[in-house]
Amino acid sequence: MNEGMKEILEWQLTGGPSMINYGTWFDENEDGKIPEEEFSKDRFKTLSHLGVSFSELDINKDKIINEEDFRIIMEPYKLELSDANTPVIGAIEIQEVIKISNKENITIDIFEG
Ligand SMILES: [Ca+2]
Ligand SMILES: [Ca+2]
Repeated sequence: MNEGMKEILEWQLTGGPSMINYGTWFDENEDGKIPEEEFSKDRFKTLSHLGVSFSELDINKDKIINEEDFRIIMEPYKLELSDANTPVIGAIEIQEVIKISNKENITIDIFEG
């Protein structure tokens, strides 16, 4: 899996994209929050296709559907992804940064000296 792909996957797993969809459908005043009042308006008649209820999406039961709820829904998948990929990719990145930093320091030292 390359870096770009991983970034996209991780972004998807933050719940952000799901919230963008639901925001488009239900967030009438575009404040990033969907209270039951907005949800039940069902202004694009998407509810019958989605087959979900307000309480099913309001995972943390604060009476508002927002990105936080989708993040909680996606959390188990995110953990799986991190376990499989992050340590190796992270280590290579750090190695590259160290390599580049050292080279720059040597160059600067030579010019200054
Ligand atoms: Ca709203
Ligand atoms: Ca909530």
